[in-house]
Amino acid sequence: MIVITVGKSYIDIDGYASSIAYRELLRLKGIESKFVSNATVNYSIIDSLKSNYTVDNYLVNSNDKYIVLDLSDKSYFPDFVDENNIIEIIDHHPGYEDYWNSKIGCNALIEPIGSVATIIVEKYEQDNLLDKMNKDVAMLLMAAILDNTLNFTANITTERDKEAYKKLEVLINEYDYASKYFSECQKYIEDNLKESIDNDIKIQKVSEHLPNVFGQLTIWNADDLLRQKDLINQIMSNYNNEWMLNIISLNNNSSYIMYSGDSVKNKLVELLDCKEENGILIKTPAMLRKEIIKKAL
Ligand SMILES: [Mn+2]
Repeated sequence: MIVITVGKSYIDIDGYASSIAYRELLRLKGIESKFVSNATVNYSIIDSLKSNYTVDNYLVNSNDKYIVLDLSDKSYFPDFVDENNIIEIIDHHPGYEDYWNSKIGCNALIEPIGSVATIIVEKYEQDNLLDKMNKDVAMLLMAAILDNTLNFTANITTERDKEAYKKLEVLINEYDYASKYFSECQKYIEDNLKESIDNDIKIQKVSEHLPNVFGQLTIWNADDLLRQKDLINQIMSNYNNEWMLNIISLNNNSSYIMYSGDSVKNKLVELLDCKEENGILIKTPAMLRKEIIKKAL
């Protein structure tokens, strides 16, 4: 059996959607495969995307061959994967291109692109099977492209990602999916605010210009969250008396930065050249945490 799999610790929507869509593509070509993973699905796989198209209940055995998606760093492979039985790898994380090219040649496709989902869409096209793609599968791939490219604002975004997304929009006749997808993600974050902050916090002394505690949330529209300043204050103060929280609002491509007090604020104003409104710093276009850190260094 061919077993498609992803990273062992958690699955995000890109790995999840790509695995399901690739299994369905192989099926359309008359090749049977299974999508096997024991990893936890993260918040990017929203409830409305959970359907009959999901992981398979299949027990792997020593005769199985593996296709690994959205991953090429061996240390994150699931324990059941035998490296010598890997027949294909598709990924967009840099670092292991040479290793896999020397091992499996052109069956390793590792390239700088916004999402693996984009590559899977292109594979359907190459096989002339895009019009046979199931609508649930197309929607999964759309969510994956949106999530991994931060609605096409992340630096890794390419024209290929935008092209693939447009083709899926046409295929399922859905032209407002970005707001639907990110709004549902947002609802989860708002309903589980502490958990969401806790799951994406960086505690580290990186620079004189930044507090040691640096949180980040990515949502569609920051308005409601900005009204929850007191609650956010409470959550963040539990970590340290000096902190900042970068709330990336995708609909207007802005960062709203909350902070513990004047000393943090003054450093940030100087570093980022941003304005303050009602005790919140605003930076347009939005900056990712890794970009802010890069600037501080
Ligand atoms: Mn990915």
